[in-house]
Amino acid sequence: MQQQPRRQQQPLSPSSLLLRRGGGPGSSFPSSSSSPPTTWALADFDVGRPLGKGKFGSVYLARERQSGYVVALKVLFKGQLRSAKVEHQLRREVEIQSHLRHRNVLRLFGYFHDAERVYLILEYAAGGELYRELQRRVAQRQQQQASGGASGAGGGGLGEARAGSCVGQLAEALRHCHSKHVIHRDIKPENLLVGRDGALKIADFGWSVHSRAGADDAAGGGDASDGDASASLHSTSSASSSRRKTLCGTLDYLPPEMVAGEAHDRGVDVWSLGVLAFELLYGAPPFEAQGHSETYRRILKVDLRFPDDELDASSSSSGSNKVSAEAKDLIRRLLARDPAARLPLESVLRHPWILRNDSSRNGQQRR
Ligand code: AK1
Repeated sequence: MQQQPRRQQQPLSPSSLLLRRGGGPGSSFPSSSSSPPTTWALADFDVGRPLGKGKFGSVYLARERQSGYVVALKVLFKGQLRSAKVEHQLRREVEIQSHLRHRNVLRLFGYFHDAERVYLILEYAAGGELYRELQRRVAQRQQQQASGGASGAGGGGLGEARAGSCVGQLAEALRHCHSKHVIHRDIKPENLLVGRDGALKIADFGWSVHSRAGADDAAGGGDASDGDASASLHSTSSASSSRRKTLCGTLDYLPPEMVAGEAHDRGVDVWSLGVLAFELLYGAPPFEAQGHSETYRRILKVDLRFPDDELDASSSSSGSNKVSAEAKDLIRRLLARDPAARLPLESVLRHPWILRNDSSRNGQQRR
C-alpha cells in the first residue's frame, strides 16, 4: 500500500493474544517497552508451515510469541496488490471485518506490513478448506464406485447431512453480514473454511462491499434506495477490471445479473448459496460448461438440471445416490433469475431440508 496506514490493527480481542495488545494506549508491550504499541510486526510471530497458496500470496500457520495464540498469517505482496490496483479493496476488507463478529465468519484480527508485504492476522481454521473436503469426498466416491461398493446418500458430494449443515451455517453467516450491510460477493468452496469443531467459516472479504442501501429492502433490484450500492459497485473501474481477471476461474458462482452486467445487490450472495448447495451435493457446480461463454449462457438462462433426475430411467447404480426432493426444492428457490424472487435467508433457515440436516440447529455444534 503506497501510504503508511495509520490504523494498523483492530484490537485483537477474543483471546489472550488479543487481550495483551488490545488494551489501548499505555498497555504494556513485550519487545519495545518504551513506546506504547500500536502495530504488530513479523517478529511478534513464530511462523510455521504453509496452509495454502492464494492469488496474491501464501498463508502460514503462526503463533503469537507472547500469548502463544495460534493464528493464520496471510502474506500479500505489495507490488502485486499495486499492479492489480486492489489496495483499496484490502483496506475495505479490513474495515468491513471490523464490523463482523460471528462464529461462521473467519475473524481478521488485524494487519501489519513491511517494505514488500502486507500481513493479515487471521483466525486459524483447523479443519482447513471446505474445498479440500469436497475434493476428498469426490475422490472417495469414485473409488467406492470403481470397486463396486454401494455408496451412501448423495451424488458425488458431501452427503445430505453435511451439505445441509454447511448451507445452514452459511445462511447464518450471510444473514449476519447482510444485517451489517456487507455483501460478500465471492462465496465459493475455496473461500469456506472449517473450524476445529467442524463449524463452517466464510473467509476472504477481498471482494466484499459495504452497501449503504436500505437495510430492509431485502433483495430488491431497482428502486432508488438501492442506487447507492449499485453505483458504488460499478463506479470503481479499476476494481471491476481486476475483478474480471481474478474471477476468471470462478464464473460458476456468478449470478445472472452480474453476468449480464446489471446492477447487483445482496441477492448475489443468495444465488451463490444455491450454487454452493448444488456443488456440495453433486460434486460439481450446476452451470459448469466447457468454455466461459457456454457457462455464461447457462447461467443467463438458469439452465438448472439435476443429474439424478436425468438418470431416472436407469435405476441401476445411480438410483441409490439420489438427492432428496427437499434439497432440490431449496436449490430451485435460491437460483431464481430475479434477485428479488430468491428465497430470503430467514426462510432458508426454516426450509425443511435445512431443519432436517443442520446439526448446529440440533445441538451438536454449539459453541
Ligand atoms: C481469509 C483468508 C484484495 C484481499 C488478495 C485478499 C483465508 C484475503 C486464509 C486460511 C485460516 C486457512 C486456514 C487453514 C487452512 F483484493 N481472509 C483472506 S484469505 N485458516 N486461509 N486462514 S487455509 F486486495 F483485497 C485482496 C487480495 C487477498 N484477502 N483475505 O485473502
